[in-house]
Amino acid sequence: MDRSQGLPKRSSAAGGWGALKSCGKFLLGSRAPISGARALLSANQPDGFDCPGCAWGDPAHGSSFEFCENGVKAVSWEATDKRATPRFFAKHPVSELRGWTDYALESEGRLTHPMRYDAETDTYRAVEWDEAFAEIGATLRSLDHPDRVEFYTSGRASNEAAYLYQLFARAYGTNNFPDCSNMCHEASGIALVQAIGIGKGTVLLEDFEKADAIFVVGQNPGTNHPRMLGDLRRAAERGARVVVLNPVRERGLERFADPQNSVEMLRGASRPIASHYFQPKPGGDMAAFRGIAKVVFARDAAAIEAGKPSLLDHAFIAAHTSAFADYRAAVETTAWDAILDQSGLTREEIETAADVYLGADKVIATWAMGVTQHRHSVATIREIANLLFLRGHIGRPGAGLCPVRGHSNVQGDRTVGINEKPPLALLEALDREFGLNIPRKHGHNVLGAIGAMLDGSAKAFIGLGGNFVRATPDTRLVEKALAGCELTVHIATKLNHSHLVPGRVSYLLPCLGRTEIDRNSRAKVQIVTVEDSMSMVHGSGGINKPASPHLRSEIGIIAGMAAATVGSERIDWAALADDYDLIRDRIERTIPGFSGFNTRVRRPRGFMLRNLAAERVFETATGRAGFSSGPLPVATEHQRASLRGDTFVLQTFRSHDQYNTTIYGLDDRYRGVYGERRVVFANPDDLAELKARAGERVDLVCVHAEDGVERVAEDFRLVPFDMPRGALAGYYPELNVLVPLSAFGEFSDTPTSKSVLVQVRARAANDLGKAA
Ligand SMILES: Nc1nc2c(c(=O)[nH]1)N[C@H]1C(S)=C(S)[C@@H](COP(=O)(O)OP(=O)(O)OC[C@H]3O[C@@H](n4cnc5c(=O)[nH]c(N)nc54)[C@H](O)[C@@H]3O)O[C@H]1N2
Ligand SMILES: Nc1nc2c(c(=O)[nH]1)N[C@H]1C(S)=C(S)[C@@H](COP(=O)(O)OP(=O)(O)OC[C@H]3O[C@@H](n4cnc5c(=O)[nH]c(N)nc54)[C@H](O)[C@@H]3O)O[C@H]1N2
Ligand SMILES: [Mo]
Repeated sequence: MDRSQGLPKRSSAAGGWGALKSCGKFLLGSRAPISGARALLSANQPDGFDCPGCAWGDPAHGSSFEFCENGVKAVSWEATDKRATPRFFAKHPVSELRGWTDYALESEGRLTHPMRYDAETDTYRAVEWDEAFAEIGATLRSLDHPDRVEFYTSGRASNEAAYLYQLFARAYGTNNFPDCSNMCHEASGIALVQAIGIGKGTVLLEDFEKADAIFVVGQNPGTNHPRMLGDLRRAAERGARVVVLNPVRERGLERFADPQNSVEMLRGASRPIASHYFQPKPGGDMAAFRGIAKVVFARDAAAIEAGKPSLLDHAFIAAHTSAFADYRAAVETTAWDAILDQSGLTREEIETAADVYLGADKVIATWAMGVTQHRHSVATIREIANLLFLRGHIGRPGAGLCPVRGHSNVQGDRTVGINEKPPLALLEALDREFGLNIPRKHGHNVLGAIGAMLDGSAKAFIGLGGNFVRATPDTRLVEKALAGCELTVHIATKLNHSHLVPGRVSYLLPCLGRTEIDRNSRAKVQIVTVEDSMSMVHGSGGINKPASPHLRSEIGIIAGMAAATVGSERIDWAALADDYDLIRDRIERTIPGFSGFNTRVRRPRGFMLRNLAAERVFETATGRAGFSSGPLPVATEHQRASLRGDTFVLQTFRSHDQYNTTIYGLDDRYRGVYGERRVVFANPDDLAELKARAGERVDLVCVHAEDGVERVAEDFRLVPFDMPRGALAGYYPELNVLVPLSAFGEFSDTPTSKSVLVQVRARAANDLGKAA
């Protein structure tokens, strides 16, 4: 069968006119063309706001506006002039809204008033801020233990808001900090702390200008980090090799037309990005990297045999690493059969990848959710690090490790204390600074929090942004968990499904967005700060008029709740909320790396948090970068699925028109899908074997967890796609009903949303292949 037959028609290159057209549509569609356009011009500018779109770094040189289609969507979505007012809530009971789609809910626009849920009428009703704070405070004080409360954070919160939030929770007495990072780059943090002593990447944007080879593993930057494409493209133009590992052929990684390049736009030209595109089986990356290392060792042995110098950086290995011999032994004892079977790559492909690696003086490896949301993610990231260590590709220009973060400040939130397993030094510093006595007991992460709400040991949920019930697995169970709470509080800009499962007492507290001007009581404009994937900390100040005069900043809301809960004797919450410089002073005194914070953050590009690993100082137990030497997984999910027969590995990823649970539109342009989201991508040969036709509608049934729970996602349209056999893909959050809470990464507790075992079932009404 011709593999391309029946594959959807896709736009020819990423970016380009398609991107421009789409921007216009979103600016108009959001009904914010003027404020939206003005806002866009100041995105990522020294005196503007940090784009809420992604965590990719900002350019070093000049300040010309970096064009990004999905940044436009993020900004115009927030800068809309549509409003979800108290009148809207009076008309629509919560039980009715529960039947709306994510898209429809957020499309109602910005929240305008603090709202309290009224069970009698099943509606949210406007209240005064002080009334809200007083009842929240009283309810929190009435609980018998601080660990009854879960303080959730989504990664858009600024450093100042996150710092104040963790201070509030810890002054109250708990370390329960489930956060979006638990579902995202948790495995990266854990693996990198083990390997290099810090849970962050080691490269700067400038390093992409110097690298000879860039391995892009398990990510789709065309959609999720569009500005990264510009950096990859410039690297490709200089002749650097861009090696992609991704089971799915992602358009954005193949070709890219730069919308900022007018000549190219007029000619309809585009440039290739990936020099090599390898399509491993899902979860096969550890085997792929081990295979590459196996070739590297073999080539090295041959070189030495031939009297040539070694291909490895023995000076680096000897001076800066530990456990090299164990790693070498592990690679040597790993059989090629296992490598080829798990990775799904051919021996030639792995040799080619190894040759690219060996041919480069400077190598960067980047990765995202395709690596972190599997069972063996931590081991896989260690394996990526192992390969880079072999030739000293860390801590020198143009080389290093680069986990590409998700939410625009998810990295900063961790830096300033959103951490359920806080380092002792942080707690001691906070105790000293504020005269507290914070418990040392570790708190809950996302899975821990869900378990505690389900078994009744947690009774309150506070959400600083995000959409907890839609972002987590087993949607129905998590809804039950939230609805069983005494208190639920959501600080949010727009309405989402998490707000529609109220606890006994429930508040919806509307906040300013990043694009909006934040003034204090003396009308002074305040700025906040964020940290990007390259550990650069910079300021962000809004320029638009707030969506409603009743909005408060996240910081103001946290301060209001904190004062009403723990009082203001030790901490003057109101004063901190009235001048964010004072919060920054406290951060400087309690978090390493922030000396001179208030001055340095007002410099155009901000400043870089010192990253010792980037200077080849590794703060691990041995003081060295650690090779890991574990065996390959006994079986990947893909192998388990093949053994079962009739079973597929489903990954849940993002379409081009969404930001996590926020759905901007129904198109996925680069993948050729328009006007719908209930689709499932599959290899054409698998469709043939299923006797299913392209376009046919099916149900997906989870067979991952044999726990007696039926998990079914109904009515998805089959779309043939260039991807490995045995693999399926579809969109999150619609498919979260299939992801079991009991399937999570080893050491990371991250739901394995990239490898869920499912079966494809004909719709009740028809047999596969016989649909009309
Ligand atoms: N516009 C937009 N921007 C965003 C977001 C958004 O939703 N919309 N979300 C933000 C957030 S929070 C995050 S975390 C990032 C997410 O950024 P990404 O990680 O790029 O997000 P996903 O869409 O989940 O894409 C995962 C990619 O990994 C591939 N993949 C899946 N399984 C495997 C595997 O086993 N091996 C390999 N090698 N590849 C695999 C998939 O085919 C897909 O291309 O983006 C951030 N930026
Ligand atoms: N199956 C599956 N599940 C996944 C993933 C996956 O790939 N597959 N990805 C996971 C990942 S990587 C992540 S990061 C999580 C994301 O999980 P979350 O961060 O919880 O979800 P978001 O969709 O980003 O949150 C959107 C909501 O944030 C609110 N919001 C937007 N802007 C602001 C603001 O400025 N302030 C405040 N206070 N609120 C605001 C709005 O009300 C909006 O509805 O989901 C995870 N879940
Ligand atoms: Mo994320």
